[in-house]
Amino acid sequence: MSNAPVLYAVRDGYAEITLNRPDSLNSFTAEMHAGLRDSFERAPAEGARAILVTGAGRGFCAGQDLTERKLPAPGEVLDLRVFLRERYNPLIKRMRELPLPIVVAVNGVAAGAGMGFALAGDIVLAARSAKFIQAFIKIGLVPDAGSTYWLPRLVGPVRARALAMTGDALSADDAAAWGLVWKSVDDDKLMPEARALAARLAASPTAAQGLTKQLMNASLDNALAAQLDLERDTQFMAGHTKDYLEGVKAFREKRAPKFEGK
Ligand code: T3D
Repeated sequence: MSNAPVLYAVRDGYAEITLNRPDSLNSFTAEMHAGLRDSFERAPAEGARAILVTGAGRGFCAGQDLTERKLPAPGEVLDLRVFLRERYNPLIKRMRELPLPIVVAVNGVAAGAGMGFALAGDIVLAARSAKFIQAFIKIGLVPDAGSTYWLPRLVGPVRARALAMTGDALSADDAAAWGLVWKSVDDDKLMPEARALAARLAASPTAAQGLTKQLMNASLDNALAAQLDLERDTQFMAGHTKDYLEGVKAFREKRAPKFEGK
């Protein structure tokens, strides 16, 4: 197997992106960020209609590689803004703005920025043995990679504060019960289920999926009137796709639709 920090493969119409630094639980390095940047650009450019993200080995992603930074000498200052501005923030924005459904299969621990990264997916499945840890506070940092955006919205401010302020691990079953992930599944079922889901999404009406994602993103901040307007405008666009015509035709002809993603 390649030892590139990010693996990219195409299967059944979707792109499978695997974080591949298993010895350090797939913690983020500059090279890994570059690999992710390339993969998220390559997938739509090469016609993928869905994306699946997972990790190699026993971890999903342990956040920033803590051995990568040169710690400052006395009197020097380490400007962490640079890494958020140039790496984490563009990564999370790219995932939310990409008009393709992203399935995340959390195969093991997701800690620090690795947890924020997982939550940036559209449909997150977790292996039952996986854990979610807001590890930042344990090393004197604040949550990043979108953690303070997702957590209060997904689990409410009470649970969000406790997760961030204690750094305690949340089990996959609790993450599912709290609405942080779509579901937790037996470890050996994770990849078959995630791949079947990614293939199913890749065969679905891709333009409508992109527009649905746009609506769901906007809903987190919009008032009802603005959201209704956006639904009107995006439905207008969906109504112009070949897949809409195919969907209605197939229904009337009592057959399965064949969506082309257009
Ligand atoms: O600098 C910036 O850019 C600012 C942005 C920061 C964003 C962040 O993500 S900050 C948070 C960084 N992450 C952490 O603090 C998590 C650190 N890791 C852990 O706490 C634990 O490893 C876990 C709870 C995630 C898992 O524990 P466990 O017992 O299952 O595994 P382990 O034995 O601790 O780790 C296995 C190996 O992975 C080990 O290496 P070794 O001893 O076998 O050679 C360990 O050092 C390595 N590893 C785990 N996490 C990291 C890591 N190596 C580098 N960086 C890591 N984050």
